[in-house]
Amino acid sequence: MKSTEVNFDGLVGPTHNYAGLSEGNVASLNNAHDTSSPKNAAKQGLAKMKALHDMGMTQGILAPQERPDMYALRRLGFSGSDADVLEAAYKQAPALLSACCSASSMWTANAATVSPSADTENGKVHFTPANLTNKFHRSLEPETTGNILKATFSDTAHFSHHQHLPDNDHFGDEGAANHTRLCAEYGEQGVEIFTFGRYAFNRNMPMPQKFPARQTLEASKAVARLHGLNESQTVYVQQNPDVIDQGVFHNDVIAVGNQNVLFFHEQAFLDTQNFLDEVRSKFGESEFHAIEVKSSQVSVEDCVNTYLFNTQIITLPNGEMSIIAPMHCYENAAVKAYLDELVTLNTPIKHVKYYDVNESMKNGGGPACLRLRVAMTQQELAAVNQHCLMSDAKFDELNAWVDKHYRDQLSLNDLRDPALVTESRTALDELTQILNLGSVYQFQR
Ligand code: SUG
Repeated sequence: MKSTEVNFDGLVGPTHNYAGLSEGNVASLNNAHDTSSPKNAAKQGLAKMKALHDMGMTQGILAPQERPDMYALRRLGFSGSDADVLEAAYKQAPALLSACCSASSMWTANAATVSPSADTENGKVHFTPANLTNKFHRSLEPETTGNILKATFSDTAHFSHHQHLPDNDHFGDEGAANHTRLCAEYGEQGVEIFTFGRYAFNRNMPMPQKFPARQTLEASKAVARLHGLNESQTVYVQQNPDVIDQGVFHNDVIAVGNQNVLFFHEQAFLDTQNFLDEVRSKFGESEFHAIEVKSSQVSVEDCVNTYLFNTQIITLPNGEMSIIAPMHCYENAAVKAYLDELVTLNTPIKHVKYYDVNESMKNGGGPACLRLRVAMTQQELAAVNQHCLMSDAKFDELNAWVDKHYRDQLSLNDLRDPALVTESRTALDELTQILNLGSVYQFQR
């Protein structure tokens, strides 16, 4: 049956800001406390979605979360009116205020792990929201993520939704950022690759020394069990701890796959040879392309600075593949030269297109971070909430919505402004009507 892979990009929320919240994420720390532009950020994201739509791709939209998270601040002991809560948090614990205002749900590669129906025992598409336990600001996301996913993929005849894994570091789960699916065609059974950073219950195994490994093997295995994946089509591989210590906080900063292509840096994995042998044997007879970039071609530092591997590899309607890259790749001579050559080689990747997603990049989120991939049959696609799919009219409607509700600039000092709570809720309330989501936010319930 014909299947399509749909990218569901996260809409950037009205509180997008730079708070330096992510230890191990070089860009987040380097840009801490800069003034952000929520309006530009949202528009850059919409422009990327529209560009893929214009290429003939089916493009989805995932709603952002409610921020500031007043419920989290109250749970942490701040009380009184919203203005009192924000002012007290700003004075007593500014880091908590920043965390509760983060628009980090925009990086929907971390929203969930998704297994297409061709891979699962019950023949449905499975979703497990990521618990994101490693960072406090991100750990606030999974419940609302689950609500948004259920409102977007509501038909229980086709879609199975699981609760996020236990909220504990042992089951640290970062969703699709540490998960890649390879397949001959999207509708055929594929090989699901889970990349983990450490073992939760065995401290004698390799692990990074400087920065945290966010994903555990135990979390990956739990997700595979929940989704009813076949062991013979599943691969677990450990990230190289040394590259985590160099700023590769998610595997999608150093590797990306699409259909029969795995594009990765030679330092991405521990024991690359065994890993590739296992992938090849599970992939089967079809042609498979392992595109390995050597350190002599592009250094790990350049990967982290340009997000060469946080590019999207998409299959265009004519069957050729294109890389969707951030402008940072265009501006770095070594990376640009590498990509110029890549499209001339004997691989399915024939095009590279560059987009400005700088507002997201400054927080360590490239094009691939901004999207959650969902491969679906035509029947499943017809069962998706159609209001969440990009069209020319939807693009105009969402841009007008951003113009109406988003600020041009936001500094950390602005986060204590109680007007931001009202602005954000008004915007999201209107968005739930545009995307026909029903009441997914706590303030609506
Ligand atoms: O979790 N940055 C996000 C970036 C996520 C990128 N996603 C993928 N690689 N798939 C993170 O580190 C920074 C927020 C701040 O510092 O204000 C942040 O959360």
